[in-house]
Amino acid sequence: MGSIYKNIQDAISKGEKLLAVLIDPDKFSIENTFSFIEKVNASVATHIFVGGSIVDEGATNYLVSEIKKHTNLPIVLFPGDVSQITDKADALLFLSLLSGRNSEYLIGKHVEAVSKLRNTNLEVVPTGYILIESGKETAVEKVTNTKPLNRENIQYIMDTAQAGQLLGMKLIYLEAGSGATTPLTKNIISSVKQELGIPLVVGGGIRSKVQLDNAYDAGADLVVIGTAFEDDESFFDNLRK
Ligand code: 1GP
Repeated sequence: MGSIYKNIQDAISKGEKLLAVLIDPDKFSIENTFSFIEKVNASVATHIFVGGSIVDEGATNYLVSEIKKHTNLPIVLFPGDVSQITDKADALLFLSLLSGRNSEYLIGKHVEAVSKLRNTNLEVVPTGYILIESGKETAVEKVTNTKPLNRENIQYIMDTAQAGQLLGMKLIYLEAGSGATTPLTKNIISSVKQELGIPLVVGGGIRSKVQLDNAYDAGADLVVIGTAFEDDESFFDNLRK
């Protein structure tokens, strides 16, 4: 496992909390790259994630190259599809949708990705991706044609995360879905964290500093925020270094 994953582990062992700003190439204007990344650099963000459910071919590659010109933060791909893999990034979350039962998103896309990955130096991080229902249908559900896990069935969510760990995954990503009305509860996060030996990523619907701190307090090691910055870049003001 390469350096980005190791840096995440090292940060966790020092009690640090990590924050990824998620940029969806489909929703981002490339002309805004410099000013947006300046704000990211001035904030407590530790990672930039790039990805989206539906992205034009080539858009990720171009966007990542532009972002790289303005930051030293690690750029991690969070792809909705194989077409979003680019060796311009530093690492790739190799996501397996453990909450769904669509074999394409459990293993199919991964086989397709291999020929692309052979020619890159991307650090590949096997990640168990678990979508939990958040009150409205999310883009992930539509694109993958799967159902999220019931947020009341905590034991099943815990078992799913544990199965991912037993399969050798290196991260668990608990997801309420982009733009979720309600973020994941502290109870869900802490229950999953309690049994997990690998880093826990949490995202979806986090729009305030209080919600961010709640996720950290419950045990999230790395929190991902996208929509809140898309909607209002002044959110960065609350997250200055
Ligand atoms: C989405 O978890 C990420 O996959 C971030 O969600 O856009 O709601 O912040 P938001």
